[in-house]
Amino acid sequence: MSSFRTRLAEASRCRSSQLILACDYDLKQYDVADILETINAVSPYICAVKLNFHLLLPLGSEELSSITKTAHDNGLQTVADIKLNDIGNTNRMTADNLWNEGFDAVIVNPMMGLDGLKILSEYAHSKGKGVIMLCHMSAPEALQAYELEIVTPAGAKKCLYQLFLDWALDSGVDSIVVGATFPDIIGECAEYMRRDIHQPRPYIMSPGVGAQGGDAAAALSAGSDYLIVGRTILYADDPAAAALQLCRPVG
Ligand code: NUP
Repeated sequence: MSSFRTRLAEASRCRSSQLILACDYDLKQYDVADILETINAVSPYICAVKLNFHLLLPLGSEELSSITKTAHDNGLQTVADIKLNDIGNTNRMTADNLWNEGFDAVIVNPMMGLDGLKILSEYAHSKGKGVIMLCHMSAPEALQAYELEIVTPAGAKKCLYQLFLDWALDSGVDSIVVGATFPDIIGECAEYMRRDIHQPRPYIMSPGVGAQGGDAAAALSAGSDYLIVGRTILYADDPAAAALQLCRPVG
């Protein structure tokens, strides 16, 4: 089976789109039929669909499987955004549930530690699945945690996100998340990875475009490989037109 990275890159190439739809509707106002309709409508302009906790928690396996199937029928990859962060056994059982529901990749929290990331990545890859790791989040308050200065066991001073970037390279995760609201940090991470010997280097995925104030073209030119966008598309008068505009922000 091909890898998540390969399938994502292929979906992106076919549509000339680096856009991942965060299909995170508020289920108080929308239902699964709305989610499926939006995926069908915007699928020519996106390469993947991401679902967050506020859908994954209330929806059952059958409904989630119908969403991942609709995405796959449209040639799209699927990501479960649960920021997984637990002991190895729990991580593995959780990942198995997600794979059974048809998800291609899971977003994880690096606080599980380098070895936890390695074990989960190896497991995911053995099933043709992917792991996406938070490196620096998009919200302004992320600074308080991700930019904390730390001292590594080797005595080097770094910010926490810089340590996480090293862990991403060492653990073999497929992608890191760096918020579009911090284009300088995207640029720093992209440059650091360009100089690193690990191949293939993880992709950079950037949420925070539009509703959170980030700019699509700025994130891409700083080095993001994929943009994760939700409300700006979901709540536009014409979601497909909004996705089209965002998937070609430079041209
Ligand atoms: O750092 C992050 N920022 C972020 O917004 C990591 C995330 N996973 N997200 C998610 O991306 C967020 O929870 C939401 O599902 C999506 C962005 O949605 P929007 O702000 O474009 O509506």
